[in-house]
Amino acid sequence: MVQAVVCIVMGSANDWPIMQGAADMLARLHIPYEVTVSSAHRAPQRTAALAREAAQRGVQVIIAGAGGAAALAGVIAAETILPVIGVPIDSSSLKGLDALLATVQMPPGVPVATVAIGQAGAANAGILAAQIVALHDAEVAARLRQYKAELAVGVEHAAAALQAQLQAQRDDPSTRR
Ligand code: C2R
Repeated sequence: MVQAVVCIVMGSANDWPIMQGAADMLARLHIPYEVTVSSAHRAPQRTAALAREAAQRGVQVIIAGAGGAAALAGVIAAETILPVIGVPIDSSSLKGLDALLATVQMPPGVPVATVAIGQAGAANAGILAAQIVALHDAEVAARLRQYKAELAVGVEHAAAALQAQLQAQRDDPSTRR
């Protein structure tokens, strides 16, 4: 079995549809990862053990996703010197604003690199974890450069498609004013 380099942990299995975005990005960049559920509120001992043991197992970055009164990322960050990326999940009636504030507003001394709420944040957490790994892994760095180049090509295509659509409207007499 390949050793996980990134650990994805979430406060509930119900967070998986969002957190899968982080896993997909890591898979795309060929970074081995593991996924688990833990909760600082519901299972504090399991959460502390997971955070303390991660580095010994070879994990280099932890991604923690949680919704509501999200203590998870912060509690993990308190127990390890590994970089911790927090993903606020929009699972509560406050639509993730609660989780965003709980995750980002850490006291000085215990940082959590907090990304956007929900799906965009989960995908960005995967990319950010890869960027940390890429500092000492040239193959991951090359894949990240390729990914960025693909993003830029996507924008070129979108701009060209929009121009073609606008030109077609201008050339169509039925839409002319
Ligand atoms: P359930 O759907 O399991 O009731 O969980 C989870 O991340 C989830 O979004 C509801 C929400 O509670 C969050 N949760 C936390 C923590 N544990 C669970 N924020 C924690 O320890 O921070």
